[in-house]
Amino acid sequence: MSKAEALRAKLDVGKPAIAMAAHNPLAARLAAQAGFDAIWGSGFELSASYAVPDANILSMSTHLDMMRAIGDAQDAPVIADLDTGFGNAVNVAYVVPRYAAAGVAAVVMEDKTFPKDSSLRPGGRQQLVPVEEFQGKIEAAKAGAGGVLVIARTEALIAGLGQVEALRRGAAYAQAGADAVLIHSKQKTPDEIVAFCRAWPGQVPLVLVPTSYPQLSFADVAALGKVGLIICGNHAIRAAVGAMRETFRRILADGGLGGVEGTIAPVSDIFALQGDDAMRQIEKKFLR
Ligand code: SPV
Ligand code: MG
Repeated sequence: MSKAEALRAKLDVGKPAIAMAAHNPLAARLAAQAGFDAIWGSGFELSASYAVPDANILSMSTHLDMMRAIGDAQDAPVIADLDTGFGNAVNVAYVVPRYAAAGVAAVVMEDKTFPKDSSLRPGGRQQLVPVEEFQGKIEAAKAGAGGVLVIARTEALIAGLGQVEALRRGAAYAQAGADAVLIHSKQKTPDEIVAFCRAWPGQVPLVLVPTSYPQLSFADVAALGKVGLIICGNHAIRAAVGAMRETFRRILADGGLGGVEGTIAPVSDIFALQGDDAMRQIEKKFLR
């Protein structure tokens, strides 16, 4: 079974798949070891890891190379965040086959204008392309996907256009061939997203990113019966920042390394994560 088929089989609206964000192969390996169903190849996380805004500052090839490396480092299917598809339908027609060749299981494309701005950024520039234009981009993506899932993301709620427009866009994207529809919200309570899910007729499974409304549990989402995939959008980079900041602070405050030794991963753990066992076998077999 291909990675895309494996992911499709997990898009169960009675028991949604859970994807964890990753910004590098190490984070992806840790997420896979923890038991997540898939890896979210987050543009926000990758941008943050380069210390630049999530606003199409990084090039497509930087993201594409990282998706390939993340896929090579672990077995869970990779869901690539294509932002707006790096341009119009022509760009999408060239971009998606490259991601498919890099081994991703799914691509996600959002209906904002290029260059995008981060959905969660207060006062961000949230402008949407016309529905017909985005349908063309979905069709271009499907034509070049070679079986990779195409997830269409509407930013109608993020742009403040309301539920009716979000439902209209979701339905149009499903009609254009999207395998699932990602509906994003930055409300601090789940009310907006729950109302959308209840009103969604269910043509294709929905995808949620509950960063802003974390009080909605995975069980709550499953009970809605409409959502096939939940994405933990940025929890790898936020965990890393919190841990690094505290470790760095403590080392300088203590005036030495002894105080953090019990709270950071042992060097042996890092060797294991680097695949030291595999290298030892290669050494034994071939090194003379
Ligand atoms: C990302 O993780 O890059 C996303 C989710 O697209 S969000 O940052 O919430 O827009
Ligand atoms: Mg993104």
